[in-house]
Amino acid sequence: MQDLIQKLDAYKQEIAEFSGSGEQAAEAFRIQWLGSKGRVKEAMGEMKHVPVEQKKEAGQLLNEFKLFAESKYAELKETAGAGAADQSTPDLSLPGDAVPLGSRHPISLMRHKIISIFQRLGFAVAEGPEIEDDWHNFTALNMPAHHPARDMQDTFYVDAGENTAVDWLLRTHTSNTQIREMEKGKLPIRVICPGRVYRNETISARSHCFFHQVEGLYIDENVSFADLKQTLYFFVREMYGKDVRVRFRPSYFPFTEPSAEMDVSCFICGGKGCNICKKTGWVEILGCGMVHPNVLRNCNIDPEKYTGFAFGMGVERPAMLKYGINDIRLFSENDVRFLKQFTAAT
Ligand code: 2NL
Repeated sequence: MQDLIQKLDAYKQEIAEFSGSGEQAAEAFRIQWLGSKGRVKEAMGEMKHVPVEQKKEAGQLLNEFKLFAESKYAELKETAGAGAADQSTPDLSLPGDAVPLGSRHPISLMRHKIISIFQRLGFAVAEGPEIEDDWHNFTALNMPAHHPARDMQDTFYVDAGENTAVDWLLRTHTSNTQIREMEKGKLPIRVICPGRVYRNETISARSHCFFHQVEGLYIDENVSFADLKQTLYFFVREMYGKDVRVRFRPSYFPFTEPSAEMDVSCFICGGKGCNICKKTGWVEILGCGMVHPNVLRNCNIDPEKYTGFAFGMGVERPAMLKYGINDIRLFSENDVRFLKQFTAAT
């Protein structure tokens, strides 16, 4: 017993004098004293030589010795950690971890630009299905089966087998949504219909088999071509500035009569003639016209009482011109190196 007391005193002295610091010294201390072959364990082994009547006292001494060694180790660990960084009190003045921010897709930016102008004129936004039946995409729009205009809008057909009465297809324009709005039978109608559309076309830098469109429709009593022009003048001024000039050229669409295409003076070269306007000074931006009476009738609207105008424009081309994008395929490749460039775009 006396031997044990002396031994523990010597060990305690040695521990108290242990002078190393840092992570490595703390670990060396742990191995030497607290490890499975360390001296604390070894001293505990002395218990078996202690006579029974002294075991209680020896147990207390050993326990106290073990706590002493453990607290020294804790102290060494703490001062080692403090050298690198004080982990007990975080520095709240340090900047936080940056949250990676996404950005709006350029198509989304351009669509928003277009629709927000019409929203200010009181147009509501309507969306409809991309998978559509033949009636809402073609027939109701004055394009019955075998109409030659269908050739220009070849699309993708869903093979639903022989058990369906309906020919499903991918819509070629968002007019389907406008037909659905008219079929609801609530007049007047003033809607703008943005969305993705499909054409069976060879993919290249200039054209894709899917792209985006915004179409507009206004139906009420006494809506005239003058209303159409004023609405589109407002749109052009908001979109391209007050100095941009506008011209209408007669055109043909099966669903409007009369029909026109609208050009603006080239906003790239200011009308002097560049590659964008192919030296003509004009850029075509949309097609429009008065809704054909057959289309109104197909939607149970009386063409004797109601008239309306409609227009349609693409989203990709104005986005390409605004952001200087030279390949339409970039929009749908989802390459972050491309998308990242629009973090500051509006
Ligand atoms: C273009 C031309 C146009 C329409 C779309 C339309 C819709 C209904 C009735 C009548 Cl429900 N017309 N839409 C009218 C004229 C032109 O789009 O070049 N789009 C890119």
